[in-house]
Amino acid sequence: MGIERTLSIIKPDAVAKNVIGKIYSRFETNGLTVIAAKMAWLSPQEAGAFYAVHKERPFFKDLVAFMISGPVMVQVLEGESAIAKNRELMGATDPKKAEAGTIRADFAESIDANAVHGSDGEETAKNEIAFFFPAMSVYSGR
Ligand code: RTP
Ligand code: MG
Repeated sequence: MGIERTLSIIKPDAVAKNVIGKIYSRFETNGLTVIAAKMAWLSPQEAGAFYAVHKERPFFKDLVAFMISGPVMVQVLEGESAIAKNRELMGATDPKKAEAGTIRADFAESIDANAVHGSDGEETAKNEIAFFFPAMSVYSGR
């Protein structure tokens, strides 16, 4: 595995709850370092393009509507096995099924308003990071 980078989004529900710091703390105490970050309010086009892989799914319209309902906090996380580690910290997509102590179990409301996004593999991580951040704006301290 080794050191990886992954894209994380704190979704509009968690931004509205004022828990960006609490979620960052989960990352930092579990070996993930924030190496790029920005706040954004996505347009319908941007949210649709980001989740294009789901465009034929029945929940796509609701997913886009939710992702544009308020600002999001977008970050690149770096660390040992960062992609799987972030998914583990996030918990299951449906917060009702998420393990206790995970971000979704603690901060998410529903399968739609589920607090965070995380890349699900090496290829998606690379593409999703490039979607939000030009290479020159990602600063690793290591
Ligand atoms: P994400 O991409 O946001 O990190 O979430 P995920 O990998 O855990 O789940 P994914 O399958 O990629 O789905 C993306 C988002 O779509 C919504 N969803 N709704 N109603 C449904 O059955 C359903 N399934 C997925 C969720 O908000 C999920 O985060
Ligand atoms: Mg996903």
